[in-house]
Amino acid sequence: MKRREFISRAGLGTISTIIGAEIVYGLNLPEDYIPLALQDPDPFKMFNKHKDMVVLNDKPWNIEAQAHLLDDAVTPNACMFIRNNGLIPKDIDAKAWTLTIDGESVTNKKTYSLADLKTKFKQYTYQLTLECGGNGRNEFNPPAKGNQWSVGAVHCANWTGVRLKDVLEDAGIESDAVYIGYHAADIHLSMDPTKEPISRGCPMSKALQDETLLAFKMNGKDIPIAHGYPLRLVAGGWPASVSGKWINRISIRNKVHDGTKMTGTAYRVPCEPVAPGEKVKDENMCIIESMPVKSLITDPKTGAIINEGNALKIRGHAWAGELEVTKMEYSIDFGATWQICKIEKPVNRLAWQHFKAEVTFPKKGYYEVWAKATDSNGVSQPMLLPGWNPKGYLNNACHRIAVKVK
Ligand SMILES: Nc1nc2c(c(=O)[nH]1)N[C@H]1C(S)=C(S)[C@@H](COP(=O)(O)O)O[C@H]1N2
Ligand SMILES: [Mo]
Repeated sequence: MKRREFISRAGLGTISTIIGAEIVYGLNLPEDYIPLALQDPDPFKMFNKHKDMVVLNDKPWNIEAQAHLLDDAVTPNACMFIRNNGLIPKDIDAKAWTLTIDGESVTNKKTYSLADLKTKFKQYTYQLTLECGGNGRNEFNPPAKGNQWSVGAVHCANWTGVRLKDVLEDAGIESDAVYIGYHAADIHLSMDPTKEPISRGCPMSKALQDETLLAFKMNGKDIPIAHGYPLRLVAGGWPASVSGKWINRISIRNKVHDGTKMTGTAYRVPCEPVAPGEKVKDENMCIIESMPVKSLITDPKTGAIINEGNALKIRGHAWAGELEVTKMEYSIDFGATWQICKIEKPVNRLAWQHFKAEVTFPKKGYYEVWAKATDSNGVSQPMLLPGWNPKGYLNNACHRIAVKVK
């Protein structure tokens, strides 16, 4: 039976019975809309995600976390956001999977099976922070098109694999190499096999860093399908779009990679600040590289209530792209004064850092706790929105939670 017919024939009562609860605003359901709980397959089950994850889009799947879901030191699979530009590849056969290294600047074009990669090269594990360039987009005004991420498009998992540099060097890098570009097995939304949903990359300097991995494990197990099984590029600290999933080819380029979503305005911001709403020519948009300093209070949730005289324990994580976070502060007076939080060192470069503090309040009432990180260059998060940009990238404003003292 077609889905449309299903809704009209079944009627609200029947749907409620199937879901096992009254659809409170059922009369507002658009005619063609299938409640998520009835969509087959259920994304929470299909992707093994926590029930508090938020689905922003189902074609393609885009699912984000909430601040409290990111409380763990290492983000568990169930709480990792998913950002897809196309359709997840089907019927992946890891035994037949290959990775080809090619491009204008490769010495010898080479193809590796997964077994080759795992046996020929030394394996490394790093905790790496991956944040979508569009995280925080929902606050920009005028609004930017695209998934309206709030704070949850970031994760820091354990990634295991081989160093990209070891594989690139095995194939041979010519002296005119400037960039790498990835190619992957996902399918363009139009189903046109000649189109790629995304094909991004990074300069050689980033590709050759020790922590840039060709990963086949996430948090100690095979990478889940939605996160790039069986092979993914992981380039921590840069917009997560550089970390290509389902990778089957990497090109060593003699120019800046010009694949899908490398050109035009994608993953670019104005090279010079612009006024909100201003049109910016493509040639004045610059590629995002290292992500800006940012932090998140992961406990308690916003809306916390405590009794007068009690201290409120807060904790969370901070990260700063290629840099380290050197100072972490909080404010309870809307940014007029700041107090120091304890901040740990990262377990390795490009991993997020954990902070905590005990906050005391002078009297009963409504407060907000604002958290602000500063990087090793002395650059701090803006208290509120940073510079507007046409695509709504790089919102690293201070995270804020509401607190009532009663
Ligand atoms: N092949 C492929 N790789 C991809 C994408 C994609 O759509 N296809 N999305 C990119 C973007 S924009 C982000 S933010 C991250 C998201 O990684 P995650 O879904 O594992 O959280 O994957 C990146 N790698
Ligand atoms: Mo992204």
